[in-house]
Amino acid sequence: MKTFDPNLPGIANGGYFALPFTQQEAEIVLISVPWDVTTSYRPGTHLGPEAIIEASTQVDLFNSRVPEAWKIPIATIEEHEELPILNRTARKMAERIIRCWEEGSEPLQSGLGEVLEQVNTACARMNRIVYLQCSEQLRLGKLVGIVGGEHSVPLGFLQALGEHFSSFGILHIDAHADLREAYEGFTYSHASIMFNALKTIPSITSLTQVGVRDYCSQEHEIIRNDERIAFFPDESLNEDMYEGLTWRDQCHRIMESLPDQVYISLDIDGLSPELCPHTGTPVPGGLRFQQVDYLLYLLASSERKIIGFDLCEVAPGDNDPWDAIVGARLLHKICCYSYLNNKK
Ligand SMILES: [Mn+2]
Repeated sequence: MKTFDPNLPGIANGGYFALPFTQQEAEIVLISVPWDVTTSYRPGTHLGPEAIIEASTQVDLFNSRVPEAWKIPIATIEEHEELPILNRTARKMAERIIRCWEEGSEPLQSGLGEVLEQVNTACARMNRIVYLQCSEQLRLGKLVGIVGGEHSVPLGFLQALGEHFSSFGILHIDAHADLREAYEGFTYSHASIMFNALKTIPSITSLTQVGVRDYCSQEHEIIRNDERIAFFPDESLNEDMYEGLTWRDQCHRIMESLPDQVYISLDIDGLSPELCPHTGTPVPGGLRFQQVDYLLYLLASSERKIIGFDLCEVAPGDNDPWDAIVGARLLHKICCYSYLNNKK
């Protein structure tokens, strides 16, 4: 720490933001989950954590809203050794299932039932690993952030939080509603994370979805009928803005739907695709970087408590670190604001 100079670029040390803090010293711990088994359109998000770590050495650890942001003790938990191999083998099997759907056939009728089961078992194992890693850190009193990977990865974390906190809500920023039941047969699909969270974790009392612009009629039905869900789709956010409502007013509306304890789930594709061109399932429209920044800052400054977060679906392009650059900067802002919020 004595030799650490926040005015210089970080010296890569394998951790986020090249910070010198040990796990013991840390108040925020970041856990990488390099996973893209169920990604339906194009894989690559398993490379997200590593690319973000690399890009994060270039992030200026200054934040005009957070005094001495560089001193925030953030540490990186080494990625779990089982995950890369499990991801690789399960992805190969999942590709057979996805191909089958794309060819217009049903995997179960095409003799792929056992393969599907193996994929689901691998995903359940990933959830268990994440659950155990997060539970341990919560017991130690740390604020935990997950870096994906596809958006299926925080389920184990949400389960751990559900045991730790009696009730909380989720602020979910995403282009998709992620409310599909077992999308393409995958119980733990990236497109099913919020369906699974609401169904299996009773402590989750509300889900506030922001920026959604790509969803199916089944999901629309769930959104209309489940009283826990507050829906702020991209279309109406923009419509309200055209008609004179400021982003500040909209942020307050969004926050009104959130309870006292809030988990932030940030799918990078909630932002405009110019900010995440290589993500798994990009969709036109979406939020600007500064809009998300401001919303998170307002939330952190409110009476509510941020109890954890994830950043998912960041995928680097070949020789193009842009997605990771955006992801690293967003991750630093979430860390800064969550820290500020927890210090109050
Ligand atoms: Mn998502």
